[in-house]
Amino acid sequence: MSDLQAIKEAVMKGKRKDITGLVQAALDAGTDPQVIINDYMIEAMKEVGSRFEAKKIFVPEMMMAARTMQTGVDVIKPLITKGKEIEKLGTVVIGTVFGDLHDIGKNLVVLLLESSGFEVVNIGENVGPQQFVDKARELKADAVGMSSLLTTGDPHIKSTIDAFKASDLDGKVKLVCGGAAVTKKFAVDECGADGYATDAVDAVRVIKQLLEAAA
Ligand code: B1M
Repeated sequence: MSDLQAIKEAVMKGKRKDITGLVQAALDAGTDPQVIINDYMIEAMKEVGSRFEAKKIFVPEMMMAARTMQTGVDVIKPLITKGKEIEKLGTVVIGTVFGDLHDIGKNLVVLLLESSGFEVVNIGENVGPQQFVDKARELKADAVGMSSLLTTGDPHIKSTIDAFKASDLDGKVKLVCGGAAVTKKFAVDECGADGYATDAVDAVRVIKQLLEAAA
């Protein structure tokens, strides 16, 4: 098995003790850090999701896989942020919506936004509408990111966007949604978000574009 396949396997099987060495070996061999994350770790998590859906594994195994991925990302993190000239592009407040504890995808979005020059304030998971609004006001955010992995999060995306629209921040903060449970049709067309992003790279592109257009 190649080192990269071994990384995928280690995430799928939740072999947290092995992941640091495997990721380091792949990096030492010159593998692009983004390839390790996108093509092997995220692919592993998709497989974990399918196995969970098929009832072949359960929450504890899913949790071990998540922890293993996080440990692997920690090895890569310094390489993504290293040597970046921090030109401040704006402040982004980001969180996972109410009722949802998934954080890995959101944290990747945070990492790429930070390494692209944004000041990012990660307000965590299970964030209610008013918390989003209050933090955005307190920090004079230019954009707010909402992450949602559960389909049960849809009403919370809507109520968060509604809370911004009913507040003094209406039209002053760009609202961007993403996460496996969200679609552009729902977030933008039905709820009135300013943008939707498919992944972490896309989130940087969308937020940059929205802020440039508003400047
Ligand atoms: Co959960 N879970 N989970 N889970 N989990 C999913 C999401 C699920 C699809 C699995 C499945 O059934 N196939 C399913 C949701 C089904 C649905 O709603 N339709 C599910 C379920 C049901 C649950 C529980 C209800 C299970 C239970 O308890 N019975 C429970 C809910 C807990 C809660 O939140 N209240 C639960 C719990 C957990 C764990 C705690 C065990 C663990 C999370 C640990 C953690 O996050 N620290 C977990 C995991 C690991 C998963 C899967 C397997 C992997 C998620 C992940 O980290 N992916 C997931 C299956 C799947 O997604 N295929 C699943 C890797 C990550 C990099 O991708 O998060 O999609 P993702 O992020 C991407 C993009 O979506 C995007 O960019 C990221 C990078 O490319 N993105 C944004 C994300 N946020 C963005 C924001 C943006 C822009 C882009 O702008 C602001």
